[in-house]
Amino acid sequence: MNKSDNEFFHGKSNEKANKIKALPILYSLRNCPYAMRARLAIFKAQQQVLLRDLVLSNKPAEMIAVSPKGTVPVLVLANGRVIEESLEVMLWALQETDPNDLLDCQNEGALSEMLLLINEFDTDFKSCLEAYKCAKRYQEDNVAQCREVCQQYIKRVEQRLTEHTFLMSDKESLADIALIPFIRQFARIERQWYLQSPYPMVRQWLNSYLQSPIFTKVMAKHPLWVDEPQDVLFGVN
Ligand SMILES: N[C@@H](CCC(=O)N[C@@H](CS)C(=O)NCC(=O)O)C(=O)O
Repeated sequence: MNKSDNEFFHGKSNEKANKIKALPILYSLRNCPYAMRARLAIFKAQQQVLLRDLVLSNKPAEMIAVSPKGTVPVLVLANGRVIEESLEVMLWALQETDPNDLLDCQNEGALSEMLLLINEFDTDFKSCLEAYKCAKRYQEDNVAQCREVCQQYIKRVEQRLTEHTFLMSDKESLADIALIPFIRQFARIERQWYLQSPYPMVRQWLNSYLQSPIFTKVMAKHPLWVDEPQDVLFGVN
């Protein structure tokens, strides 16, 4: 993204302004793991969207009007289609363009294995993660037990990363960017414990994402759209 594209789109030429107006709108929340993975996929797909950052305590009426369930991310396409699930947003972006072949699985079986893994982490691991977070905050007695449950999943990630560089193979895939925000959450709950935990491959894999320029861009802070209703160009042009 060049400097001029990174600014708000006021004062652009008509042609450019029209092009920008036709971009999808992404309602997002900076620290939400679901929104994070949607933004990661949009970047990896080299797509561009108009980003509207929000806080959950003040959701824009414009978003609720198109997506009453009120969760982020929400992507609104120029043709009016509304995509309300983060995985669907990722798939939309990568089906548009996939320069890194993140959806390219060797065969149908590998694709379903990948989607199954993502689904398992989105449901089972996510609920263990919530229990672990809650225990850390409110029930210190339960922390070790909740951490142990999460570790069943982390062990499997470690095992995969021992066998190959990324989750599915030596090539990065949708699974890596779908899971990374949740593993990041796990790593932040008990930082000191995590740093000494027997998961060196997980640490290496997570660090390589957290330290990548793309992650810095995905996590950049923008003014909240409700305070300042100016869309921010997000992604690669
Ligand atoms: N299944 C949804 C989950 C999205 C989700 O739960 N996002 C949270 C923020 S991290 C949210 O918007 N919660 C709404 C609220 O708490 O009001 C997805 O994958 O997009």
